[in-house]
Amino acid sequence: MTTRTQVAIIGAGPSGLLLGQLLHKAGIDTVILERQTADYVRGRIRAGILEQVTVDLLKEAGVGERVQREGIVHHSIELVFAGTRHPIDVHGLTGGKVVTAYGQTELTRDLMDARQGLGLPTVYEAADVSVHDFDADKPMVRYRKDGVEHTVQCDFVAGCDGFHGVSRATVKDRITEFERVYPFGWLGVLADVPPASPHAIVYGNSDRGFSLCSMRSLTRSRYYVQCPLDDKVEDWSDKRFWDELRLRLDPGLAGKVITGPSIEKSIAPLRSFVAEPMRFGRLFLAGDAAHIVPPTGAKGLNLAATDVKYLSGAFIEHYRDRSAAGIDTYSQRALRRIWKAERFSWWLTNLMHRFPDTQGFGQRVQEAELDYLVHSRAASTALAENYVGLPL
Ligand code: RFL
Ligand code: PHB
Repeated sequence: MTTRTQVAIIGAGPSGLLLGQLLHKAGIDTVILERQTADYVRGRIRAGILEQVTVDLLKEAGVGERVQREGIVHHSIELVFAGTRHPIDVHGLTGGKVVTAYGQTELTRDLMDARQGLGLPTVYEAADVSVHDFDADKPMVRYRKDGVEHTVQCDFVAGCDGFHGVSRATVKDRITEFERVYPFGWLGVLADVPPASPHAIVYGNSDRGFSLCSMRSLTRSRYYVQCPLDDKVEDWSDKRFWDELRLRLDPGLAGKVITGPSIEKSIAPLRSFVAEPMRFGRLFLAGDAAHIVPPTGAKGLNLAATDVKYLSGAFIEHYRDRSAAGIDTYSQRALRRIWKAERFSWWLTNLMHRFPDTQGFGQRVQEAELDYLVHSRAASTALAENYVGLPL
């Protein structure tokens, strides 16, 4: 079967769904092709902290109502090291900017519900998606669904299919890759217990390794601890996790950790990765398809949202103003912002984790930097302005 659309979007993660929504608002047709089932996409638990730019974009897309109502606005973060907590007044240091705790799961649900409510086409369980003729004027995307071959003819293809997707793989020989892999992972636990620190996200550096206290609501907490890459989830009983988390925090905060059964537990490897460029004729990459950051600093989802802001703007300019300016500068503009977030996430990862090969000297430099960071207004400001998100 052959169908036609203006923009074929591969992937129904946050990037693909948000792009579809913004383009719909501008009167541009899309079809989304997703490899997984809708339930699988809805169930994925990942990021939790939104920059103001991301919240604004959700509002612009017409799906900002619930995040505004239920999202938890944070004015500060805290760093724990050497057994002491140090608040960083992100709001004060950035002239009033904040971040919002709102789970990626909720954001995805809002976008999926909106798309479904509008009756816009999304094909779940689209198998063997492949992209063709994107160097010419009439690209197409092929896929199989229930054993039947389909072709989508389109003007543009948006590769929003994440790190393991087909879009970047299609142009592998035209890409320069930049990568750093870290020698540890994050073990994450989600539990229906009130957060130990409801007013601030807490990043901890201890001699037992990194820890993070975050939340999804005032009754649902998200915690992480640094762990060896070869650890298995089965190695970590709930008790072992809670004990380890407490040992990595200062005694005051450790005493406030309320424990309960985990409702999700997973280990994620940490990686920095950028693919350049992000445009190949009429094929564009956005979000995790083009770049990965380690989660320290919570930039992954926010970067995906800003790629989509640039890309939707470029398509709208093409159709409305008959201008190629946005399309021609998409890759360059997006990468400029991406590299700043890559730098920040890499820096915060280095600052907050124990590295197996860090010798005494490296350790002392890390301690000195943390001390400088919390006692220098200039250094705290640099952290705060990156944390809330650099200007577009
Ligand atoms: P996604 O969310 O990976 O969505 C891509 C979608 O494309 C589909 N897909 C295909 N569809 C059709 N054909 C194919 N061949 C396809 N291949 C893949 C996938 O099924 C999926 O539905 O990418 P997107 O939309 O760019 O969104 C990016 C964010 O999801 C990502 O940046 C963050 O979740 C990263 N991330 C985290 N970021 C944070 O800021 N804080 C975190 O705590 C955090 N934890 C995480 C994370 C990413 C993880 N991944 C990717 C494994 C934890 C994990 C485990
Ligand atoms: C989360 O809530 O999942 C979270 C918060 C901050 C991060 C990473 C993840 O830096």
